This record gives sequence, structure tokens and C-alpha cells, in this order.
Amino acid sequence: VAQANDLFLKAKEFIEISYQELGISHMIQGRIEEIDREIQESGQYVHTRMELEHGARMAWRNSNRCIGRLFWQSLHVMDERHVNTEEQAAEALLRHIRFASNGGKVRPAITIFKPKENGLHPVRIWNHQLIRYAGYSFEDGWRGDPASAEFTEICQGLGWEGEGSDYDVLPLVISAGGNEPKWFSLPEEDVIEVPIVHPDMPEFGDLNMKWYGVPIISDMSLEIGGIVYGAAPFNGWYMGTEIGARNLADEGRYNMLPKVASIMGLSTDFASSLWKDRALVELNAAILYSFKEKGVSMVDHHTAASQFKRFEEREESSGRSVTGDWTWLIPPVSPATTHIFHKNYNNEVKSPNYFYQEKPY
Ligand code: HEM
Ligand code: NRG
Repeated sequence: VAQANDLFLKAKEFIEISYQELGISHMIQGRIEEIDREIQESGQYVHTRMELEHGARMAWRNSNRCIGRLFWQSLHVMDERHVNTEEQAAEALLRHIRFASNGGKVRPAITIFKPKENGLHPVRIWNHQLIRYAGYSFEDGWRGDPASAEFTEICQGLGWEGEGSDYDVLPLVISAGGNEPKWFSLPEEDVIEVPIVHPDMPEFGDLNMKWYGVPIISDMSLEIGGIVYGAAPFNGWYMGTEIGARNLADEGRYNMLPKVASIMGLSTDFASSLWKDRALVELNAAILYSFKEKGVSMVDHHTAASQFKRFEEREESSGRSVTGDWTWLIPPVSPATTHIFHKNYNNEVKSPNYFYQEKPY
């Protein structure tokens, strides 16, 4: 009863705010009474399509760590709450990848599966992102993306085998109804990849770097009005620094800065020569140039920060306060060149929102 009351209060708050924003305040009273009855009879309530769509958009708007929030109203919501099997889920995820990739003109989208019920996941996606590279640890070092090492072993345990390259695309791993997971490889033609080249240093091509076009986070839950969707993968497009200053640069990831410095002819003997900084700038310029060249959507961190400024202004004129996590909002290169660096943000967590959840493995 206490639990049902907690759910009802969260539902009530969500309905009041979202229906006001949608300009249908006259429907609040009736809908709240309906939800009250539904929760008393079944312990749950079912969102309408409109509630699901606006809830997922509000959750993006409330994502404190996201610099891309100006476009929250454009999120395309795919309702897959009818899906019951791993095979159906895999097909829905392929549809998501195709819709989002759109030949390179990336469209922000989310696919929403059945919510958790009594703490159980009707559908659970094991991947961190729908598209990501495998990582293998050997005695003498690493192959691929170290961030994927544990998940790669899970895939191998299920019978998947990678080629052993630095850029093996991992399979989709899905469980339904609490059963053992099944894996599905992604068709090559559905995965956009971008080879990394530099506009005026052809030697960059010799490093054989590449990255996938679309980041689709698939391990976070989406909470709307007390209902928790444990499988709700979402995507936007990349900001260049995510790849150029982290994925390919971090010592614990692809660790490419020494190799970039080498082809640039920079000595790595003294930290004070700023070789890391010089290599970082050119690597990030190469990422932005390569995505542009291939026709794949990407934003640079300066433009993203200006867009975030517009988001802050628009939220203020709409009478809403912007919450944010400064430590994540500042870009990892030249942070102090953006306005974000020079102000404070309130890191209060609003609802609806996206949350980390326990791993299934
Ligand atoms: C985090 C950019 C779309 C929700 C981030 C980060 C960046 C970013 C740079 C920080 C990532 C990191 O440091 O690892 C963008 C851009 C988008 C976009 C350029 C283009 C449209 C979206 C969408 C959603 C979303 C569509 C959800 C519907 C989030 C969340 C985080 C995040 C929840 C935090 C992730 C975490 O805690 O690991 N975003 N984003 N973003 N974004 Fe966005
Ligand atoms: N840094 C991660 C991706 C995190 C989310 N970033 C986005 N999200 N751009 C990486 O793979 O580098 N998004 O929904 O667009």
C-alpha cells in the first residue's frame, strides 16, 4: 500500500507538470483519477503514447550531464512496449539503428520497451551502447577498446567470436523474461563507421583509426512518473571531443596520443613541450574533418556550448530552471573557452530522468 501510494504521488506530479506543458490542463483531474483506480487494481499504470513521448523528452531536458539538450523537443520516440522475445527486441533495435543513422544525417531517437514490473526486467539489453568495439586483454597488452573488456568476455562466453582487430563491432546481447541472454550480430551495412584522416597531414591515415557514427546508450533506465523503463536505448549525435579527447586519447582507452605525436614529428621527451596538447588538438581537428567529409552528423565543443547557452536562455523564458552537472558539461579540451566553465550549475536531479542501473552481469 505504501509502495502504491509512492507510485501514485509520482504519477500525479508527472501528469500535472506534463499536461500543463502540453496545454491540456483540463484533462489532469480525469487522468489522475483513472491512474488512481489502475494502481489500486493492478499496482501499476500504463502511460499513453503522448505521456511516453513527452516523458522521454522531459528526461532528456533533465539530463544534467548533457550539453546537447537544446534539441530535447525533437526526440523521436519509438514505442516497442509490445515486444516479448529477444528476437523481436533485436529487430526493434535494428530499426532504431537504421532510423537514427539515416545515412549519416543522425536523428535523435529512443526506443522504449516494457517497464520493470515487481523489480523484474521483461526485456534487458546487456550492451552499454548498441554499437561499440570489443576489447581484448593479452599478456603483452591490449587489442581494441579496454572499456569493453568485461562485456567482450561475456559475449565470448555466449559463443560469439570476434576477429581480434582493434575495431570489432560487438553483437547485441538481449535477455527477455529473465531467461539466459541471446546474441545477434549487427549487419555490417547498418553500422556507419568513419575512418580518421587529417585535412593536411596524410600520415594520420597510417594510424588506421576509425570510430562508429552513432552513440546509442543502452544501459540506462528511463523513469517517468514512477514507472521505470529498464530498456530504453537513446541516441543523439557525437560531440567531437568524446572521440578525440577521450575514446581514442585516454591512456585507459585507445591511448593514441603518443602515436599521433610521432607522426607529427613531436618529441615526447618533455611534458613541458606540450606534445600531448598539440597532438590532442590535431586529433580532434581530424575527427571533426573526417565526420564532415563522410557526411556524418557531429558537433564541435564550441558550437555545442553555444547551443547549450541557447537552451539555458530558452528554459529561463519558459519559466523553468536549468539543472546541470558542471563536471560533465565542460568539454575535455579548452573548457575555459566556453561560457559553461565560468558559471555554476545546480545539480539537483529532476524527474523524469535517465539513470544508471545495476549491470545484468
Ligand atoms: C551525456 C552530448 C543527445 C542524454 C552527454 C555528453 C555529451 C552529450 C558530450 C557527455 C558524455 C561523456 O562525457 O561521456 C550530446 C549531443 C547530443 C546528445 C551532442 C546530440 C543530439 C542526447 C539524447 C539524450 C541524451 C538524445 C537522451 C534522450 C544524455 C545523458 C547523458 C548525456 C543521460 C549522461 C550519460 C552518463 O551519465 O553516462 N551528452 N547528447 N543526450 N546525454 Fe547527451
Ligand atoms: N561518451 C560516450 C557517449 C556518451 C553519450 N554521448 C552522446 N549521447 N553524444 C562515447 O561513446 O564517446 N547522445 O545521446 O548523443
